[in-house]
Amino acid sequence: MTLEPQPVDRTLWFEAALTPDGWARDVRLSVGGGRIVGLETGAARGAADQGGGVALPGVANVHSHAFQRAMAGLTEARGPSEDDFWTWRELMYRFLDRGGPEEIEAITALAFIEMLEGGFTRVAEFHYLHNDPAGAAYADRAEIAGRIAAAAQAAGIALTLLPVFYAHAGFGGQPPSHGQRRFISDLDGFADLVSRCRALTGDLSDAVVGVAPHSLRAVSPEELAMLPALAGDGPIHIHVAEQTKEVEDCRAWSGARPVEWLLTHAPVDTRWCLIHATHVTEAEWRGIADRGAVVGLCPITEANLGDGVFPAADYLHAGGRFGVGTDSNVQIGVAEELRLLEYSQRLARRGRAVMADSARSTGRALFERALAGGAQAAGAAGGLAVGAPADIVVLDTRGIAFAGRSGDAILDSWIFGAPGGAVGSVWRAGREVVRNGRHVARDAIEDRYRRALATVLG
Ligand code: NGQ
Ligand code: ZN
Repeated sequence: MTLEPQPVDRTLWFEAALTPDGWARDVRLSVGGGRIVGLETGAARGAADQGGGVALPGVANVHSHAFQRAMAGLTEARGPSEDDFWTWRELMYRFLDRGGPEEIEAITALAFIEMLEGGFTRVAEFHYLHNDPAGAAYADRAEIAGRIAAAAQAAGIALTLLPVFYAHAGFGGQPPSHGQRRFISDLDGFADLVSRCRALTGDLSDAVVGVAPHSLRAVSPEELAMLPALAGDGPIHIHVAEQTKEVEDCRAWSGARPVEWLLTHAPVDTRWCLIHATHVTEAEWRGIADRGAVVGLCPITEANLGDGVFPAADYLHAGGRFGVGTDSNVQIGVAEELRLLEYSQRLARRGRAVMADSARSTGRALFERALAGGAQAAGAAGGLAVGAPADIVVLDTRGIAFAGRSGDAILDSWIFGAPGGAVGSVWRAGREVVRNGRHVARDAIEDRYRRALATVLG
């Protein structure tokens, strides 16, 4: 099928490709204006065709705080008391004592190129760093949002920008703490920030803007009620029920558990993405599935922070939707997130292949569900199909992990059996941004990142 009269900028040929209709062999994709304009199967490779390997659709990363990339490996020592999520959060707040727009942009750009190298072609950036290190508003309240957009532009990743509303330290409208001074805004200022985000992403191809109430801890019920209207057609993301202390505090405040409270009091539907939702009862996860909302699972961060395990297998087999996010960015990659998601379920259930279904292997089911849930939660459809953006992740199947593999075994071998670096190239909006496993601008972005870290770490 070919869309005419789109001019074709280039043609890419792959030994196999995962399309919405399943695996296709000997596939030629024609790319024009950043989109897929033609798709032929059973095609012989032509002399002008670029590509090679196996083509997968790029996946959306549904949850990132890009600046936290720079803390990876700096929070693994034990403190005087027991370490947990809350002590980690104190370290994260202290990390924000320094770091202005230049440093945040540099760190964000590094995280974004690593996402592309790991198979993510879009990022939903859950952005709450609105104020300067002293807690004062920048002259332009969208200063840092603009830096995130600039980093996305430099990396070439598609951006779903989620400005975050944050006002309180805990349930019941507690005043924010000193550590939270960079996050705070009032509702009028926030509405202005959201429109500025729309304006400043106007030049980015395929950008989406949504809104993110940070959590039920940081947003009062009255404030939460005002926020969906600001999202327009964009997605609405919220952190919920990540830690057992949050569940206890929510019950003490309202008598209800966090997800239970949210499903009762907020218009949760397909526009919503519930980040983590780790601690849920069966009634709660069934409620999320019934509303058609996406759960944003961040398996590596949830393991790193000691959050707990979401009942993903039960939820998924009941029709629940999920996407994956890299959250704290301690390690970045589609295969790594999906592998840990499956392994956490196997360890908890003492079973194997728990996320597979009757038609698809574990890797295929994980990948396609994360693709669909990611597209929904990030507000942008994907897939290797005519009319879609040319966002293509190419596995280098010359690697030994792929010897003798075809069909679903390619995904299973990538997720469970391949060393890092199996992603050979990545095309985003028809442009090759990763080549031979390395982002084309990595050297310059690394130099800028090293200078930024010298400032931030002093
Ligand atoms: C965040 N991260 O917003 O970066 C949070 C920590 C909070 C995770 N929840 C802050 N993983 O939840 O209060
Ligand atoms: Zn988060």
